[in-house]
Amino acid sequence: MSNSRFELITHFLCPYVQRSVIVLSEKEIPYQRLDVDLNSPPVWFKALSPLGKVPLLRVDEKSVLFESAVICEYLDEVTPRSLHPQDPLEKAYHRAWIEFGSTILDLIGGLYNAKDNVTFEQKKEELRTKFSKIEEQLSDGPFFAGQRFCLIDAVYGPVFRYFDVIEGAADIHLFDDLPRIQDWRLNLKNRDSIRNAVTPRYAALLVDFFHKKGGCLSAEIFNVKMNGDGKS
Ligand SMILES: N[C@@H](CCC(=O)N[C@@H](CS)C(=O)NCC(=O)O)C(=O)O
Repeated sequence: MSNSRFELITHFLCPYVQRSVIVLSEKEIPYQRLDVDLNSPPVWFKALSPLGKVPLLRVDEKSVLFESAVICEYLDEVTPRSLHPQDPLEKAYHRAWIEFGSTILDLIGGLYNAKDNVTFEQKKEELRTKFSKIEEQLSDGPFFAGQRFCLIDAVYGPVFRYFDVIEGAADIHLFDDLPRIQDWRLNLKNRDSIRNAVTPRYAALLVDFFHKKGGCLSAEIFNVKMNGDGKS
């Protein structure tokens, strides 16, 4: 086990932060967490974060790592029992589908930012297509590659968490014909590391975040009819 001191700079809704939190939890690594307000980032954060983004991992109060994939892999490497497969090809395959998970997060951003119905429907369709591609990659479960929880599972837990909130608030169902994803999603939802990676107020905070975006998703959640050009 690493003897380093870890501090994770976070935001309470960020799915990339959640990946790092899940890995820290899975590997039982002690750390301190510091939330920043991304709407009004403190000066020290701007100085510390080359891309102005969370998560950041401060190691021993000197080195600062950015980019969640790098942070997760580093944490995995400095602790025993890797969350990646050993076989190089399998590991590369997991990394590829982790990248795919990041493109899904971009699309989710597109969904909650969509201001007109055409874009909104298009984002839903693109998400459906992405999820059907993952359905074809899934094992019999309970996790992406079978019995063992891997780093890739830490990436998709936060993806599905968005839909726990969206499905609970709006009439959007993207997984109806995707039985493997449904099982995987449920197994991830019930995993302690994933459940505990966000505050209990996450759902309410996320709905509020959607609301402030003022797009079609927010309109659907708050039952406001919008016309084609996005004006209510
Ligand atoms: N590729 C980055 C993405 C991180 C990211 O987009 N973080 C968002 C919050 S979820 C952020 O810090 N946004 C602030 C900004 O762009 O100003 C990673 O994997 O760490």
